Amino acid sequence: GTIAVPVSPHACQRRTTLNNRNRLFTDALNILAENAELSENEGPYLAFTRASSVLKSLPYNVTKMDDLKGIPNLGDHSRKLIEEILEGGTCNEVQDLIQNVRYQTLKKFTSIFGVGVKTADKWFKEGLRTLNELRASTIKFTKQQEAGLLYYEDLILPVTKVEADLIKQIIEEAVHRFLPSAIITLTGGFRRGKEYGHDVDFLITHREEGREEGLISKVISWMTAQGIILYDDITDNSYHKWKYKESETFDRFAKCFSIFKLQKMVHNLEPGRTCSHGSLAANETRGIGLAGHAGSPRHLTATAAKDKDWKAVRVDLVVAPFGQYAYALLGWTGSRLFERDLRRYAKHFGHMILNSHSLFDNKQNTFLLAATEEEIFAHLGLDYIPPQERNA
Ligand code: TTP
Ligand code: MN
Ligand code: MN
Ligand code: MN
Repeated sequence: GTIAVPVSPHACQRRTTLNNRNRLFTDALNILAENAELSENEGPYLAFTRASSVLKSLPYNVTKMDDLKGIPNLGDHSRKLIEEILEGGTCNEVQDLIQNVRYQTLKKFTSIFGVGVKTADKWFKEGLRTLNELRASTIKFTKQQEAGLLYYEDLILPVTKVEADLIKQIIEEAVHRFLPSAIITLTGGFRRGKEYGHDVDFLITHREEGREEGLISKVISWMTAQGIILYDDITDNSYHKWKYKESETFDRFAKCFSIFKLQKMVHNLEPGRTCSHGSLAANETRGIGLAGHAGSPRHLTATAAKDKDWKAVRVDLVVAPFGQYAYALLGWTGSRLFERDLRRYAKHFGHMILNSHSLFDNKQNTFLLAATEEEIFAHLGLDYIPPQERNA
C-alpha cells in the first residue's frame, strides 16, 4: 500500500502547481478571503486564504469530507463551506456576498490602479458606487489613481504570456542601450508559469555591483521619449536607510510602477475579447479624455475606443544589486502566501529574518549570503521548490 505523506501547514513546504483540482472550493474560499480583506479583517483573510491554498496543493479532487482527514489549515468555517458545496454545489454565504453592494463596489474600486481598501471604503461611505460617479466627482485623485481611471478598461484585461514576452523584448532593448550586459528576468506570476497576469514583473541586475545604480531613470526617460510609457512612478533605492534586520512586506529596491503603451500585433486582434465589467456606457466611449483641471468636467477615460491599436499594460520594474539578486528573485516570484510563509518559517523555525534583500541569522548574528534561490532554501532547511510549484 501507499504511505500518506502528511500535508504541511506551511505553503513553503508544499508543492502547488497551477493544476488546481479543487477550484469549486477554492473559488468560494477566495471570495470569503477577499471580502475579509475588503473589511480589513486580517485574521479571517489569512484563515480563508490558507484554507484555499492547502486545497490547491492537493493532488486529488475532494469529493467527500473524508478526503479532508488530516489536512491542516481548514477551520470550522472553511469545512462547513466545503460540506455545503459538496452537498448542493453552492454556498449561501458566497452567493449572498457576490450580490452584496458593498462587496461589489469595493471590489470594483480596489481594481483601480492606486486604490486601496481604505480609499475604496471612504468613497463607498460617501455614497459613490460606479466609476462614472468617481469620474464625475470632485475627488482629488492621486496621479496613480488618475492613470488607473484613464486606462481602467485595459488594465482589468488579463495580460497574456505573449504580451509579457513582447514587453520583455522592449525592456531588454531599452536596458541594454545603457547597460549592455544587464540581466533581465521575468518574475511574478509569469515566472510561476501562469498564462495570464494582472501585470508584468521584471527584475534587473548586473554582475558588476554598482553598475545598476541610476539605471531605472535612464531607461524610463528613453522609453518615455519613444512613446512607450503612459505612466511611471520611480522610487529610488533606500536600502541604506533601512533597519534591514526586519522582515517587511515592502522592499527598498529602486523600482518603477508603470503603465506601458503596447502596440497590438496584427495577429493578436482579440476578436472575442470581453470586459469583465460589461459593455461601456455610451458616455464613456467618446474619444480620449484627459485629466481635467479642478472645477472642469473630467472624463478620465482613454481606453474605451474598441478600434484603438494599443493596449495599456501595468509593468513593475525592480533593480537589485547583484549581491541581493537571489533574495530579490525569491521575493518577487511569489505567490503572496508562499512569500508570507517563507518569512514566517524562517522566523519561527530558523530564528532567521528573511526579506527581499537578505537573510539574517539571529543565532549566528550574521547575514547568510546566497547566489541562487536553491542556496536560500538550503539556508532555511527547506527542500527546494521551483517557481512552477510556488502557486500557493
Ligand atoms: P504581483 O505582481 O502583485 O502578483 P503576481 O505576479 O503573483 O500575480 P498577478 O498576475 O496578479 O500580477 O506581485 C509579484 C510578487 O512581488 C509578489 O510575490 C509580491 C511581490 N511584491 C513585493 O515584494 N513588493 C511589492 O511592492 C509588490 C507590489 C509585490
Ligand atoms: Mn504580477
Ligand atoms: Mn496581483
Ligand atoms: Mn506586480
